[in-house]
Amino acid sequence: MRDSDHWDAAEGTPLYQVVGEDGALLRADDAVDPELALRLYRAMATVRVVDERMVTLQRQGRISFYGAATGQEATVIGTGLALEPTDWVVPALREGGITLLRGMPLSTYVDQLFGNGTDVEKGRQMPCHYGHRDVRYVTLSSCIANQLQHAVGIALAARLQGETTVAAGYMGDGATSEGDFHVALEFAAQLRAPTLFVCQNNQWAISTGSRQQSRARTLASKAKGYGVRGYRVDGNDAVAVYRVTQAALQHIRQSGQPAFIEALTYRIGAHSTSDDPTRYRDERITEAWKLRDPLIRLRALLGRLGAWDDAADAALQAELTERLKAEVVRAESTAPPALATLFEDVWATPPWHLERQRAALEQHLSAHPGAAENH
Ligand SMILES: Cc1ncc(C[n+]2csc(CCOP(=O)(O)OP(=O)(O)O)c2C)c(N)n1
Repeated sequence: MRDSDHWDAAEGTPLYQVVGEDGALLRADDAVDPELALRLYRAMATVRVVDERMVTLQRQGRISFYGAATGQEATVIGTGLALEPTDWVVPALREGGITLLRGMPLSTYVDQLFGNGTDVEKGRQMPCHYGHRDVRYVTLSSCIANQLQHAVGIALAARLQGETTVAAGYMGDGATSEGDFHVALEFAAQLRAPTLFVCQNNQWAISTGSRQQSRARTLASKAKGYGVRGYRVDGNDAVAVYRVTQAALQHIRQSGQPAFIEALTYRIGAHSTSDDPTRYRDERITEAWKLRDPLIRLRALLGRLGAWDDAADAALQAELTERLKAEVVRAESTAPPALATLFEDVWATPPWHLERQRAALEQHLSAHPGAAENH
């Protein structure tokens, strides 16, 4: 890709695209490796299947919360696949699919949602707040945008230790209105912290639409004010997202400067399972965006490349559904973390008042057998 394809130091950054909505390549002289398209598609299909199942489980009262990436899978997976395994991911709400892409077991993902006894976070986090050192995925901070400063800190530490590691800090469009966003960009630029800022512009911050969110012509242009290179990409075009992320990472590693990507997409579903978008938006627009589904587009490309067909798709869906079903059955029947874990992991030597509380709890449980089942 040419630099001028996707980034423009002057006003307005053009939207970079590779694949048209009919699955055809937009440039006659372009080519896409079928193997790359397949890897993207398989990972995106996994996110879709997992998200749909988990939203249903929440509706059935079996998990407490879920934030889906439906319609945004190309941005999640396109950026995730371009990162090196040694790069850190500092996510917002919708990037959980990157844990699976990076090899975190599906069982670990599902355990986190149930907060059961085999959850690596010991049931201490809300669902969707995955975190695992093995895949360099930092537990989501629920406060919008402050994870961006964590990403800058991680990136700076890596540079000071002489590593080529990049930290990718994710956000939604709403996060770009937070003070923390501006602080993060300023510090990343000034301190030359190798940070990749990824903004999934899904056009909604719960009920605040993007036109109410900012007067800036593009969110990528906000980066310009901090001397940070801003890229703008069709967030429903997985190949384009992958290529832009590669270009941004190359820029970061070569120049030592951060970069910002605005991926333009759309939040097809609710903000989370605690939300009802029919209360505040015209769902006819959502219906129009459903036709621009990133999975449909990539499937059309794969069909043109002769790399995929209906039978392969049905087999993949069946396999994913079965694997997930088995994990849900297992995770749901796994006991919650032992109550004693409430007192672990903060103090090397617990202080007297915690010891007293632990003893009081043990006494209470032995006096009232069965009380623990209701905790
Ligand atoms: C500092 C802060 N303010 C408000 C909230 C409540 N809140 C949770 S998600 C959200 C909207 C986020 O929108 P956006 O950044 O566009 O990301 P999206 O959820 O659309 O991916 C808000 C306001 C919060 N978590 N933290």
